[in-house]
Amino acid sequence: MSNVFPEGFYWGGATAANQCEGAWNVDGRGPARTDVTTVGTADSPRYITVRMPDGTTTKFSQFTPVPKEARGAVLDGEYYPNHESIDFYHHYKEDIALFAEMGFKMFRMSISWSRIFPKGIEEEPNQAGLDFYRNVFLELKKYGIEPLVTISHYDTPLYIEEELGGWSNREVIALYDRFTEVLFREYKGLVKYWLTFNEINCALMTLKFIPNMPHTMVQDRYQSLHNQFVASARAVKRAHEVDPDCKVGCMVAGGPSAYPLTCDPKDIIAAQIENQNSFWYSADVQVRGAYPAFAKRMWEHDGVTVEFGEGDEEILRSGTVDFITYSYYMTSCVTTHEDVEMSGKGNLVMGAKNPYLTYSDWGWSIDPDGLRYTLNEIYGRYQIPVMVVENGLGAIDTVEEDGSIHDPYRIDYMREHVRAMGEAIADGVDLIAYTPWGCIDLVSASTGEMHKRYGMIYVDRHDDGTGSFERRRKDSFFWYKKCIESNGEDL
Ligand code: BGP
Repeated sequence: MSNVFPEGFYWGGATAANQCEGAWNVDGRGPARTDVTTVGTADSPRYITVRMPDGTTTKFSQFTPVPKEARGAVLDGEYYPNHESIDFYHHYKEDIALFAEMGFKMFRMSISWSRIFPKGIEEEPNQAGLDFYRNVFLELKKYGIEPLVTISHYDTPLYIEEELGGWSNREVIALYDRFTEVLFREYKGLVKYWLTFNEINCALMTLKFIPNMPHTMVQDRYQSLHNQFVASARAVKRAHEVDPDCKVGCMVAGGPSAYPLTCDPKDIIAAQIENQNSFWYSADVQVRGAYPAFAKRMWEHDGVTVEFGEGDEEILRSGTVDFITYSYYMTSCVTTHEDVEMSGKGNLVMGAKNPYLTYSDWGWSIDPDGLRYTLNEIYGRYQIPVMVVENGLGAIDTVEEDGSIHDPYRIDYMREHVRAMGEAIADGVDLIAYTPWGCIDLVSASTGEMHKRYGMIYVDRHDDGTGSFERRRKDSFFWYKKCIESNGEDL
């Protein structure tokens, strides 16, 4: 196939503040929920053991933030992420220079809300926080790299979570309004592409992995999501008012990536429902501006009531996004049949094992064709520009004696996914950007580990908190550079 990637295609990489910045309590930053949660996976949860004020010892899993009064008395385990991460906060110039060396045209990053508003409720923003991001944007500009900025990537200020009850409280919408207003005004002309929430659908996707979730929690998740949809739509409108040139997108995890395990029509329906619940529900609201017809069935099935505020329907209608983005790592299989082999150790996205695919060390299927398939499904439904803003292979890398890092497995993974994107473009999909995840090693979101590495740049930083923070180019660094230079032709 001849070169299909359009002129000006945005090749780049992606990160998130809470997984790379570190500096969690400097320059006025307030704590975020991600600073006090330990993480793990459905089949290998990580625990944190603390001494409670009454002297007893209690173990908390990743799904339960440790209560305030016991937070300091850690007996065993670690909070997520380790609070220094890869210290992007102090290394951003060096890191951006490396991204530029690879030829990046776009860099996806997120803003830590509690750096700007430490509790989320203040009248005035924290100047040091604003300055930090301004400096990052200026540094990117120096190299002609376009920032793609996620406004909220899992790290709501802790105060909002604990004192206000988090996103299920409608008042949080106004706080997000204020936050986004400040960002749009402050960075007008520096940031063209915004994303309102990372993987907004995650709260529903993970429902099935938490055994015996209390019904109030299920209700809470639907309501929180609705409030985020409203907040997102308001942000889209506001961004356009402040800067008519900027574009705002949504970010939805996974794509419609559930396959039926067999051609039994019952499996076909089961996979369709899975894709509706996990993906289309959230994408439709943000792209089409209204809940899909099947939403009612989902609410009835889960016994929840979604409260609409006055004018919500109109807000959703008038705040539809300019483009859609998603994270794509794998596909899963759905079946109504029993006694099938399950996939996925060490991750939250499990399903029946696909006999035609291989799996990563963390049990995630490797499926480049699924990327082409999901791109076609998404573009076919919405006909607006699409970006793949996360993709990559989490793997254990070895540093050789001479300091080199050979990661042919990552190169193979990326090559096949770039080819699949080329096919999708040839199919007619308006794909405009590719920002593979963790272009520089960072802390894993689902496991809190450092040794699950995605980067083309290695960072000397380890699970036990040791390491020099030194950056090194992996073999994949040179491969990606070549890929970008040839606009996706030399793979
Ligand atoms: C996505 C998140 C990222 C990221 C990635 C990889 O769901 O948006 O924050 O970390 O998954 O997952 P993990 O880090 O668990 O391997």
